[in-house]
Amino acid sequence: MAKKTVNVAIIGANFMGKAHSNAWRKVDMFFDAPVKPVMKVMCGKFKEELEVAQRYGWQETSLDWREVVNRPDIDIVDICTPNFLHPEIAIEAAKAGKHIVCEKPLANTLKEAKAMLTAAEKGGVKHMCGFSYRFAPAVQTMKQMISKGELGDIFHFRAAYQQDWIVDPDFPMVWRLKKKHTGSGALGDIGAHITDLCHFLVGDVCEVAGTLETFIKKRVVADSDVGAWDARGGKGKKFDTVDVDDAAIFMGRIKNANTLASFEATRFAPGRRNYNCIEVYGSKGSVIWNQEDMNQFEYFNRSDPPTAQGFRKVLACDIGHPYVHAWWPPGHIIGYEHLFVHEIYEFLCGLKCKKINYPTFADAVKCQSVLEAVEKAAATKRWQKV
Ligand code: SOE
Repeated sequence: MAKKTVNVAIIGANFMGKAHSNAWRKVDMFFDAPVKPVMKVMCGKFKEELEVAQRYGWQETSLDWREVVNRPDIDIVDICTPNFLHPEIAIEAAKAGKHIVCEKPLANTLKEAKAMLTAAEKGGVKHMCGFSYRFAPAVQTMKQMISKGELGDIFHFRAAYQQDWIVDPDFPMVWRLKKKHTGSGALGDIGAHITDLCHFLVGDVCEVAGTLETFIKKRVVADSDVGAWDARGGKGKKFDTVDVDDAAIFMGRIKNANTLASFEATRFAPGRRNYNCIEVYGSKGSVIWNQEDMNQFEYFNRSDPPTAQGFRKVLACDIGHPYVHAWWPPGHIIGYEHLFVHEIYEFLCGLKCKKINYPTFADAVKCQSVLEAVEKAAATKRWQKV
């Protein structure tokens, strides 16, 4: 019997638009979700950026997201725009009864994030926030190990998410460096990921202390309204102020546990391209995962005999977790883009099943609460409750 189809509209055609388009296009080829997505329409801000739409697999294009979100034939709205547009689009989509996928961070502020959650719940629609790293096979395996008590009581969660794409002082001003468009800098962009991974793997951060830094405070205005990493130039002599953090360092305590958490989110670590490194240390053992080597993780087991004690590399593809069956035989590794296929697969499953296996807007609000508390802690130089 032919599968029920769901019509998808994506808003945004740049980096995340590309990653999500690939996921909508591949999910039915590799996974047996209960419904099949139809890539109906891609919305963008400029005609030029929509030139990729057909190649990505979208049937139509539009420059009017509001019209598209209210189309009766659209079932799912996938928001891949700069952060400041997330609330308006999500709330409109919820009112129109559309299920919503929204990139992280959910919003620029906790207040906006909460409004998005309220609207989605009021609209009775499903809602997912794109914390894609939860869907890395190694992270899923680490989650299973921690949940089964294989690491024992957790002493430390430690995360460093380091990039270097704006170390060059000639890199121009882009939306991720302007508070009104992005909310915060490294803190909300990549700090959101490691905060969510702490919530996913270990527990909820309940109080924080931290500090923020902006290393390059003025940048040349870009020649065109470009996305992020690929921005170049800015031939003009017009400069603008960077009003968000380039780096955030914060620490936290975990609710109802004696676990300490430490976080570093920086875009000023030359040589670290997308180095999202998670370490969990427990009474029975430890695990370490690094996105730049994402198919494996390191495991130290305290009950190994002394002659065998040491961190061993474990290839995550060989271990049973929800996704490995869909791709290739063990050892045939996967990449960054596959994580988005996993999250879209789980979202489609969630349309039909009660069990939700993905981060919802409620998880994203929890993450946003931590981000806001870190900003307060940095401003007051005092511990803040989340
Ligand atoms: C930029 O830091 C960015 O594109 C993030 O916004 C993504 O969430 C991350 O997956 C890669 O880096």
